[in-house]
Amino acid sequence: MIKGFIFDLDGVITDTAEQHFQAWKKLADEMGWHFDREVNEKLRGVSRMDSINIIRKHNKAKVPEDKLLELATKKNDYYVASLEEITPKDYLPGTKELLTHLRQEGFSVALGSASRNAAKVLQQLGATGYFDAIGDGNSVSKSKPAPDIFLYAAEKLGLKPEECVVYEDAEAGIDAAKAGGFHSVGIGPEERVGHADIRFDSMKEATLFAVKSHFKDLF
Ligand code: B16
Ligand code: MG
Repeated sequence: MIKGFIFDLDGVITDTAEQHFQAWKKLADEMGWHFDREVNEKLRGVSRMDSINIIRKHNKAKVPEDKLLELATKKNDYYVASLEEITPKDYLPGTKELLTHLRQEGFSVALGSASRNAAKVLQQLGATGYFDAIGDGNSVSKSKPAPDIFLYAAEKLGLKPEECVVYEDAEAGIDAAKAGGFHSVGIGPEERVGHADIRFDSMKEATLFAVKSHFKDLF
């Protein structure tokens, strides 16, 4: 039986991809590196250090490890400053309604995000109260596609993976959910999350009713 829901943050609860893009772009411009929205797509759901390595390799740049950490920290400072702009108006369409329904129906709800800034983003949205547990980039060391973050979140809820549905917008996030034995809902195009148990173009369609209809024997 499904008793809990675990949500990714960026691309599911809200769209912080734009703020990540602007912060990486500012750093890349300072470094004289090429960086555009196509490269940014490759960073979806990927941890901060893995992200800077993708950008560095794209530019065929050699950077010592300590300098790389310094640059990633600089990007994060830009990113964190931009989070002040996020308000309760910035939920992705449909998300707040879904979180409200889950609360009304008594489901357990957790966050399973790669971001180390997840708590701050939830706070800016006014969403903290919807979550019984928070799994973020500070909770585990192995990032998606490893299932660790979702296993951590499920454990915090006191649930088994097969009792939870994971909502994810990243290819590596669906891989992680499947590797952990979770039911998965993919948000986004077929080529990115078509391997999820069920896929929706956006959060607007991914209602509790739609998910219940798909996993009908499990509710
Ligand atoms: P931070 P998610 C991910 O969030 C973002 O999609 C990804 O672009 C970012 O690099 C990662 O968080 C780490 O974020 O630098 O704030 O620790 O989709 O896993 O919620
Ligand atoms: Mg995401």
